[in-house]
Amino acid sequence: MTKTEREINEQPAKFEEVVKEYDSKSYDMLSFLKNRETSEIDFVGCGSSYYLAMGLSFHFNRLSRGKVISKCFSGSEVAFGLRNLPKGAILIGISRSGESSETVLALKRAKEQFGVKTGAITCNSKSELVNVADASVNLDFINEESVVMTQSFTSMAFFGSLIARDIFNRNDLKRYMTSIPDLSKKLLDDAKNLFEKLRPEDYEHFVFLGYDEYFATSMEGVIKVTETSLTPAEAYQTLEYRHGPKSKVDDKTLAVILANDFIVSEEEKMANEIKQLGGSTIFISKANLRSHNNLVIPAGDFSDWFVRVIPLQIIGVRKSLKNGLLPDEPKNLTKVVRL
Ligand code: F1P
Repeated sequence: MTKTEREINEQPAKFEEVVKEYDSKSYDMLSFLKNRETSEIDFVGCGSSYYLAMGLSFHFNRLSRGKVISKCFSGSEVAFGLRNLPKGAILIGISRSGESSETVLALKRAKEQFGVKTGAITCNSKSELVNVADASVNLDFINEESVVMTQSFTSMAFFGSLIARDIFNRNDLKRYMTSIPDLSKKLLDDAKNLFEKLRPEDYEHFVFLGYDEYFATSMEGVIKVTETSLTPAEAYQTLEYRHGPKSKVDDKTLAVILANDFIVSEEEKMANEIKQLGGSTIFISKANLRSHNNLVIPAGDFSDWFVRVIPLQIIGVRKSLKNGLLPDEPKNLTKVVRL
C-alpha cells in the first residue's frame, strides 16, 4: 500500500483526533476571533490549501448569515500586491507545512501594508507561518509523508468548519463533531465498494461538478487527480457544464456530481445530459438515483464539503497506479514550494 492510500484510509480516525484535540487546540484562535469586532474574516493558501481556503470562506459566509463577510485568496494574490485588505479584516493563512513562501509573504504583507490581524491553521507548529501569525491552530498530530495532501486537507478543513460553528452556530457543534467521523467512514467504504465495480481507473477524462463549498471540493479533486495520475480533470459549477465544457464528453468521461439539497433536481438533469452524451456519472447526494451510480450521504447542506473529497482522492490514486505512476511522489512536485 502506498503512503497516500494509507493516509486516505486514516482520515476517519484523524477526524476523531480532531474532535479530541479541538478544545485545547482551538482556544487561542477562538479567543483571537471572538475578542474583536471584525466584519471580515478572509482565508489565504496555495495549491490544495488555496482550495481549502476557498471552501472555508464559502462556509464562513454561509454560517455567519451576513454577520461577517469572508473572501479567499491564493498566496500570490496578496503576497505580490494584487489585492488590498481593509484594516479591520482578519486574514487566516492555511498551510500544511506553514512554510509556503507565498502564504507566509501574504500574511507579512497584510500585517505590514494594511495593519491586518492574522491567523494560521497548519500542521506544523514550528513553522514560519506560526511565527508571523497573531494566533494559530497547530494540528501537529497530522504528519503526512506523501507530497500529496489528503488527510491534512480534510483535517484542517474539518477544524476550520468546527471553528465556524463555534462562532456562528454553537448549538450545532457537538452534533457536527460526532457526525463527521461516522459520515466519512461510510463514504470511504461506499466509495471503495463502488469503485471495485465501476473501476474509475478505466476512464481517461474526469469532471467534478458542484457549487460553493462543493466547487472548492471539486477543484481539490482536480488537483488530486492531476498530481497523482497526470490525467485530464476539470471542475465547474454543476450547471455551468452545459455551457461549453460538455462538448468534451465521451465514453471515457467519468463525471462526479457533488449535488446540494437546494438545486438537486437541476443537478440531476445535468447528470442525465452527461449520460445521454455517452459519459458515466457518480451522483453524491441524499438520494439513490436509478439511472446513475450513487454515493449516498445524509447531508447536502454543504456541511460535509471536505468529506466529499475522499472519493475524488481515491479516484486519483487508483488512476495513478493503473498508469504505473507513484502517487507518493507526483511528477515535478515538491512537498513545499519555497521561492
Ligand atoms: C501547499 C502546496 C500543496 C501541494 C504541494 C506544494 O502546501 O501547494 O498543496 O500539494 O505539496 O505545496 P502548504 O502551504 O499547504 O504546505
